[in-house]
Parts: sequence; C-alpha cells; structure tokens
Amino acid sequence: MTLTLFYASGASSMAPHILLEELGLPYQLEKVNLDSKTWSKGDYSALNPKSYVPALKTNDLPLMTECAVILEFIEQQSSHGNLPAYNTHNYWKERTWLNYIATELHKNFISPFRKGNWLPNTPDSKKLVWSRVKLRLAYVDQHLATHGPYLMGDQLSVADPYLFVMTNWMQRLNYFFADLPSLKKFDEIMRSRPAVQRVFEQEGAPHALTE
Ligand SMILES: N[C@@H](CCC(=O)N[C@@H](CS)C(=O)NCC(=O)O)C(=O)O
Repeated sequence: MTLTLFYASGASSMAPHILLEELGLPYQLEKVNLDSKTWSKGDYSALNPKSYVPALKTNDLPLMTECAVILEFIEQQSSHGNLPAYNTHNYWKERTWLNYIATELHKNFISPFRKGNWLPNTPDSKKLVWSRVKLRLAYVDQHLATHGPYLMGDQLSVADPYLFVMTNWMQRLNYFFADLPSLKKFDEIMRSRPAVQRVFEQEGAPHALTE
C-alpha cells in the first residue's frame, strides 16, 4: 500500500509523521500551506474538503482524515506495530488516550493561534487557553508519574507521538512545565528519539505561534 501524508510543519500532522518514521514504513510527504489552503497540485480544499491536516492518501481507500484515526490506521499497516489486540483492556485504554488528546488537548490548544479560529490571538486568549489546557495536562502528568514514561507504560504507543505534538506546542507557545515534571520528562524522552529528530529535520521550521 502506498501512503502519502499531507502535513504542515509542526502541526498535528507531525504525530503520524513520527509514527511512520518509528515504524519504518515507506511513505511520501506532501506539504500543505494552511494559510492559502494549497499544496503542490493546487487547491487543497478540493482534495480535502475539511481543509486541514493531517490527511493520509492511500492507493485503495478514500482520503483519510482525523489524526487519531490516521494514527491507528498507520499502526495497522506495520508488522512491527505495538497495537493492543482489538477489544482488550489495553486497546480501549489506548483509544481513550487518543480521544482525550484529540478533544481535550488538541482542539483546546490551537484555538486562538490560527486565523479564523474562534478566539482572537490576544494575551487574554492565551491565558484562557492555558487555564483550560493546564488542568488536562496535569491529569496526563499524574498518569505518567505512576504509569510512564509513555502513556501505555514502557513502550511507545500510537498516542505518544500525538501527546508529543502537544508538549512541543507548549514550548512554541511559551507555556512552561512548572508543576508538570513527568510531562517534561516525557517531552525529553520523545525529543531524543531518532525518529523524532528525523521528523524535525524533514519538516523544517514551523510558522511562529507567538508574536
Ligand atoms: N479534527 C482534526 C483537526 C485537525 C486540525 O485542527 N489541524 C490543524 C493543524 S494542527 C489545521 O490544519 N488547521 C487549519 C485550519 O483549521 O484551517 C483532527 O483531529 O485531525
């Protein structure tokens, strides 16, 4: 199966990008300009009516969207994957993390920082976002303190690259790890993984999230 990942530097698409590198799957990258909604072949919205990244194109399925779903799908394509068997306790635990990151962290995090989102990009918005997101990160921090260093324990799971996008955004937004020591450690461990370093190199510098 051929896999083409539509991405923007440093965006949530970095999570499936990291997973593809971790699993050593062959794939191609297509960069999307999220301001003009274009890619190398023109109008991105014509290809993906949702107009956001990540999206994953395969040779035999309709275009896939939604980061959490793409992550699970990618893991299914590899024989080196670490996906828990369907309907086991660990399978549902992992699904719960994916959904938590997508709904409680991802969408709360990025609200003010892109043109057209529902909060204006002001210092007040930034404080508001942090007051909402920090509680949710504190929950993750407590979990990692007792069950870490990764979300599912000793081994990297599909949810970890997604959580890493969040801790990477924290730093891009000048939010700090004070009171979140296990999350800080998680960020450091992820950052030191060769696959993550390759992804940073391939994607290059993202757009600024601060003034
Ligand atoms: N529900 C989507 C949200 C994806 C999303 O918000 N992507 C951001 C980048 S992190 C984006 O492309 N934003 C551009 C836009 O909304 O116009 C998912 O879970 O994948």
